[in-house]
Amino acid sequence: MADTVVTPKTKVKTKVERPRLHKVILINDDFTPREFVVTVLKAEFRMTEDQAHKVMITAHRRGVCVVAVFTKDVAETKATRATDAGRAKGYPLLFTTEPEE
Ligand code: TYC
Repeated sequence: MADTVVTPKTKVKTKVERPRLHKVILINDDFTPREFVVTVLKAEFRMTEDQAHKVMITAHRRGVCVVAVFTKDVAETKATRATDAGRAKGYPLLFTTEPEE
């Protein structure tokens, strides 16, 4: 029995999955000036004036607009920074995050 070869019955299969991406969502409010929302979008999300204006007006009309998707950490950091930029001026501007389906 000293030379018995034992073959393992279970195989270990390593599965690599991409990290789930998270959406940054812009929420409309009645107080933050439109141009300030555009300025924050340009600064924090590297958008052009045109892109930023489209996102701002979509949130203004529909209540919310997806700004962009990032890894969880980056999405949360950007949402916090953008929300803080509004708060620093006394505006209720709000960016939230949620995982993509
Ligand atoms: N609704 C704001 C206004 O009329 C502008 C605005 C747009 C504010 C989008 C927030 O996410 C927002 N001044």
